[in-house]
This record gives sequence, structure tokens and C-alpha cells, in this order.
Amino acid sequence: MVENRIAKYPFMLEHKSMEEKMNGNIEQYALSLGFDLVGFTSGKLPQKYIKAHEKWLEEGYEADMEYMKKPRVNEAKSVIVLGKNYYHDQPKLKKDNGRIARYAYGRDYHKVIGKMLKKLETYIAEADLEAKTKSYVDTGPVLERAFAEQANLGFIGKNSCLISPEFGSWIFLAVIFTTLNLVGKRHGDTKIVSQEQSAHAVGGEDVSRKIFNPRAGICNMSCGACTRCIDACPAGAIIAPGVVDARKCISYHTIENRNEIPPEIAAQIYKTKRIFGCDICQEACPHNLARQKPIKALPPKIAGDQIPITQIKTDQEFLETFAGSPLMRTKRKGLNRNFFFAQRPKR
Ligand code: B12
Ligand code: SF4
Ligand code: SF4
Repeated sequence: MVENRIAKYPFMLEHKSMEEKMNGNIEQYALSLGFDLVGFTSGKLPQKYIKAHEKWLEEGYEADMEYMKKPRVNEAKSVIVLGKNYYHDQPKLKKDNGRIARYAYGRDYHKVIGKMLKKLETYIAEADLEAKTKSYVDTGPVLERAFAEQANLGFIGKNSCLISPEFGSWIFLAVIFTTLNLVGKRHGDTKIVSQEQSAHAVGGEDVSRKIFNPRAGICNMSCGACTRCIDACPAGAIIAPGVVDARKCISYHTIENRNEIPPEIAAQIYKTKRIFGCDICQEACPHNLARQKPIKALPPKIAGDQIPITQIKTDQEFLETFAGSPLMRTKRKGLNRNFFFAQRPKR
């Protein structure tokens, strides 16, 4: 039994701090499970993120997403931050079809990544019987982007997305809180310069060409003077750098809103044909244009990239078409409502 564990977790034989070795093993195992990015950071977040979140709630930018008001989860020695690329090129939109955001192409990522997280937690529990873990993938009021920036996975851009040097912002994030003391940031000591720190350091439109070079210890990734995402957002939802007002966001209304769609959003759904989620502020980003890498194999298609905007008549038909996909969240009623506005802007 003990021999088996040593064979599986060779660092147990070493004198070097077990936790120090452990983060290398966790990283390797996470990559083998299909994660693309792994980082480690402290469970404590600086006040700037906490304050930004509090202000966001004070202003009512969370719209009806009540779960965002639950107490923040922010108590653990360390946090393992994971990223998974989901970028793929989307074929041109056909007439009478509506656009599905890229993240929703196949099976719901909460399920897919949830399973991967469980495996990683089991690995940790077997390696250190004392270790406690708790994982999240979009499943709680955890500031995942803030932890990802702190773990040096990338920087938070003006569209509020976490932009990585490897894949741009086309990554899902997930976190595991743990009682283990895991050390070492991704990319060694290379600091990814955030928009806030380098607002004046990198100017102009050439932000995408600022090369990431971990060996030289530099990564001048930042937004600089660029405002393309803010200018491209058809709904004016990016109300300040890094701040999205969900009440104005097409993504919120087409996925999360269970009630009436305001007329100005209805008009935007009609214009953009975004019937589930919205990628416009990511498509505009020069970092993405320079860095996006299609995933090696597309997951099995459920909703795909576009679907006909034709009312779905029965729950049975809805279930047969979308079972397992993120589109289940809107239910038939919500999706039909989105279709309705994609066909005409007003009720
Ligand atoms: C609520 C939510 C939404 C809401 C609100 C989005 C928002 N920007 O707040 C809606 C429904 C609109 C939404 C849309 C989308 N979402 Co969403 N969403 C979330 C969720 C559950 C919480 C986000 C949150 O806490 N918002 C509150 C604000 C305050 O926090 P924040 O956006 O992280 O902003 C931080 C920084 O910007 C910074 N900050 C903000 N202002 C300022 C100001 C200053 C001065 C400073 C210093 C810092 C600072 O601090 C904030 C707090 O840490 C997360 C999962 C999670 N638990 O984290 C997913 C998450 C952010 N969403 C995700 C995705 C993929 C999307 C969409 C792309 C989906 C789509 N295609 O339609 C869009 C993108 C829209 C956009 N530009 O953000 C991914 C993002 C991955 C990434 N690379 O960033 C996440 C992490 C889910 C996941 N696990 O992968 N989402
Ligand atoms: S997801 Fe769409 S509507 Fe929301 S902020 Fe980005 S571009 Fe604007
Ligand atoms: S489009 Fe420009 S401003 Fe927006 S996140 Fe990308 S680099 Fe930053």
C-alpha cells in the first residue's frame, strides 16, 4: 500500500519540502487531465479586487444574479488556479440562424471541468491525507479572474476578461482552495503587467505585438491605450475599464435573465443575432487576434456555433436537442424569447 503511494507520488521520498515538490506534481497531473494552464497563489486577495467587487454589487451591476451576493469565498492557505482553452473558429453566420457563444459549443463546461477538478482533488487527497480541498468552476462567488491574475496566469483586460499570454482570453477558469501551502507562480518570476500598473507604459495600438518572453523575465502584456473592446461592445456594457454592468450586457440577458428583456437589449439581439452569450468584446481584442489557438479537437457538438431561429415547440424537442449543453440554463422559454427578439426587435 505504502509502496504503491510512493510509486505514484515519488516526491514522498525526497527531503525537499513535500509541498514544494507537490506543486510540480499537481501541475503535471492537471496538464495530463487536459488543463492548459496551472498556477498557484495565496488564498488571500488584495483589497483592490475585494473593493472592486463590493463596488460592483453596490452599483447593482450584478442585475438579478443573486448568487453573486453570497459571502465571498476567500479562506485557504493556497489556491490552485486552472485554465482551459476553448477557442475555435466560427463559420460565417447563415441567414435565419442565431449565434452561439464559443464556450457553449458542446457539453456544459461546468460538468466537463467539474469532473477534471474532482480527479485532481482525489489525487491531492491520496498524496496528502491531511490536505483539504474545495473546487469551483463558476459555481460560487469566487473571484476567479482575480485569483488567476494573482497566480500570474495572465492579466485582467478592460473587457474584464483574464487574458493569458498563451491563449488570450479564450480560457475557462477554475480554482481549487486548499489547506496545503503550495508555492511558486506560473512563469516563474515573470510578472505579467496589468493594465492598471502599465496604463502609461505601453501605448498605442500595438499591444498584441508586445512579446511574452519568460526566459527574459518580461511580459509586457497590457491594454495600454487600446479601447477596442469598449468601442466594439454594441450595448455599452463596459462602463469603465474592467467593469461590466450586467444589466446592459447581451451575455447576461441571453443566458441569465429570466424576465423581460429591455427594449434596447432586444434591439441589440436583433442586430447582432447573439442568441446565447456574446463574444464581441473578446473578438475585438488584439491580444486574442494574435494569440488565439484553436483547441486540438472540437468537443462533440451539441448546440454548435449557430442554430436556426425557429421557435422550439415542446420541452421534449428542447431536451432532445440541447441536453447536456449550457443552453439548458435558459430553458425552452428563455431560448424562445431570445429567438423572438432575434427575429424582430420589439414585442
Ligand atoms: C457573473 C459572471 C458573469 C456576468 C458578469 C460579468 C462581469 N464581467 O462581471 C455576465 C453574465 C455578464 C458574464 C458574461 C461573460 N462571462 Co462570466 N462569469 C461571471 C462569474 C460567475 C462572476 C464574475 C464576477 O465576479 N463579476 C464581478 C466583477 C466585479 O468581477 P470580475 O469580472 O472578475 O472583475 C475583477 C477585475 O476586473 C477587477 N476589477 C474590476 N474593476 C476594477 C477596477 C480597478 C481599479 C481594479 C484595480 C480592478 C478591477 O476586480 C474584479 C474582482 O476581482 C465568473 C465566475 C467566477 N466565479 O468568477 C464568470 C466568468 C468571469 N465568465 C466567463 C465567461 C467566459 C464569460 C463570457 C465570455 C461568456 C459569453 N461568451 O457570453 C462573458 C464575458 C463578458 C465580460 N466581458 O465579462 C469566464 C471568464 C474567463 C476569462 N478568461 O476571463 C468566468 C471566469 C467563468 C469561468 N469559470 O470560466 N459573466
Ligand atoms: S459580452 Fe457582449 S454585451 Fe457583454 S460586455 Fe462583451 S461585447 Fe458587451
Ligand atoms: S480590446 Fe484592447 S482594451 Fe480591450 S481587453 Fe483587449 S487590449 Fe484591453
